[in-house]
Amino acid sequence: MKKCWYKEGFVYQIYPRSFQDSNGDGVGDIQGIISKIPYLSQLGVSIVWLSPVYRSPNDDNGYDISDYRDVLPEFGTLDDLKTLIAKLHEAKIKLVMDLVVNHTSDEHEWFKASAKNDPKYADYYYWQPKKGNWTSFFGGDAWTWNEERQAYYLHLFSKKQPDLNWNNPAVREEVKAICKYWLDLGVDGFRCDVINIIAKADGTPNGKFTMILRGKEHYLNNPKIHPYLQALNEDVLAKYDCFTVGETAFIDIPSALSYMAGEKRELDMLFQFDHMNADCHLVKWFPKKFKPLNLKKPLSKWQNGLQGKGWNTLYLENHDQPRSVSRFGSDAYHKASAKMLATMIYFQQGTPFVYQGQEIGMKNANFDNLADYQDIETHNMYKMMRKLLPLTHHAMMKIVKFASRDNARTPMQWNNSNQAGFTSGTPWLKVNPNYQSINVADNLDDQDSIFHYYQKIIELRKQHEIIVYGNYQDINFKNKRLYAYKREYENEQLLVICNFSDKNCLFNIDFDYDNSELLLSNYHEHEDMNILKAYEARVYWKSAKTNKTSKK
Ligand code: ISL
Ligand code: CA
Repeated sequence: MKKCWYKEGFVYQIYPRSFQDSNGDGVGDIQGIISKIPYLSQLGVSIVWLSPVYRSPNDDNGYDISDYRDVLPEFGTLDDLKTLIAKLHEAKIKLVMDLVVNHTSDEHEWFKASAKNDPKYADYYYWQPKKGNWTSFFGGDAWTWNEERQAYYLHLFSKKQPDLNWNNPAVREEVKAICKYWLDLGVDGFRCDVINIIAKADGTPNGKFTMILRGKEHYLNNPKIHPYLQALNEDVLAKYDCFTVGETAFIDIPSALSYMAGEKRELDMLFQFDHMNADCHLVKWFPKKFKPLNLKKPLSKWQNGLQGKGWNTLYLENHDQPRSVSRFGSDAYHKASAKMLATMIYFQQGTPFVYQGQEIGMKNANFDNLADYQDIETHNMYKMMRKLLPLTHHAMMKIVKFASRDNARTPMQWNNSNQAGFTSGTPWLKVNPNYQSINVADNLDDQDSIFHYYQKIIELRKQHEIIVYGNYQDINFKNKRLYAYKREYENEQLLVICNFSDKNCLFNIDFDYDNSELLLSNYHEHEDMNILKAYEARVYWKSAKTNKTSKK
């Protein structure tokens, strides 16, 4: 297995709108991020993934880009961004930018020219005289009429996010030039937004009937994508010391390997979503009761499936997902369960990603009023599910509270002062009222906090290659409350045991405890070695040295 920095790193995702506001307008910004670099260093992360800061009319909070080479004035200037890159690098932190090239904004110059039928841009997007039947990720039709061009255009997300026609070589050259532009400015890689849907079948034929994403058989992992990504690599990315992580919706292991294990380089790693369905049917808008086994099954499937062939990403949260402690942890055991979840995920094989606020155990927004939610997907799904199913307002609000992307987007909780220290003005999205008890300042003061536990995990990953590169093996897989696995690497062994319940849990796992060290645990006292307390997690480490002595 090839060793490299992006496998050994720990990534921190910043959602710029909600991280830190520096000028009181209620919107987080680049200067705000710069002011928090010491915080990132203290946590110990080595890579930042920055969600989009490009020019955008903000229909989808920056995932609708109108200029790929400039910064949205709300966030600052291009000079601010250059300063951010330089200061992160001074602090030995790399920067990965979001590359959103499945679609642009409808306010991008390309789309405006395309709508006018300007010959240079006419084929930059998908146009057709008749309405197709594909449906959008955000609910509703994916084809919308354009008056100017007198044709329908494709948008797999909002109406203001027209899909780029990747089958047009000129579009692919534009994307190469954008990547080159940012790499020359010093960025260290890209998180490639919905990358496995960029190639569409010729003629964008109508899709067969399904409830979710009609038309998807014509673009999910379409084989044409492989030469496109290979060329992007060969012509641009491979010339820099950078990496890519693809966001790949609805992906299985064989398709994942088709991007990672071929002869030519395509994606270095990718985000799969199977474990995000541990508490829902197919998509989070159809909730079901969380069962630990439904988290364990997909995670272990991916660990085993990519072992030696590809490379995993390890994550529980991002800007599109509800908070993990609210989904898989416990309110009553907030601290213990947040730490247990971190142990469970970050001792697996792959590159870890932590989403802002996760390291202090931030929870779901839980707003009662629909008007307090800002997210376009939330409002679209609310309308659609009320109309089609149909659900009552009350029933729908329960689902919104569970599934809304704004659960992850409430402002970062820095301290217990007004607006949690996020802004001196009025925040663009309400602060979670629990900031009095969940915030960074308190976490930093408390040696036993979730923050300090994350800090320890990050430090341990730097010290022990086994955590990064070791093989993965499930233990007691069928146990419904326990998630346990072993890692092995060059004569060393790790044992990770996590209790997913609020009850004591007896475990009986064969391991050389006598010659091992308890590397980490979220409980200080262990009266009975064989019993895990509520949401307890333990990591045992048997070093190569003790291994040799015990063999004598
Ligand atoms: O967020 C989702 C469900 O709530 C996903 O379906 C999500 O839309 C999908 O994973 C694609 O996400 C990415 O592209 C979108 C953007 O809105 C998301 O924020 C981004 O992560 C369109 O660019
Ligand atoms: Ca601001």
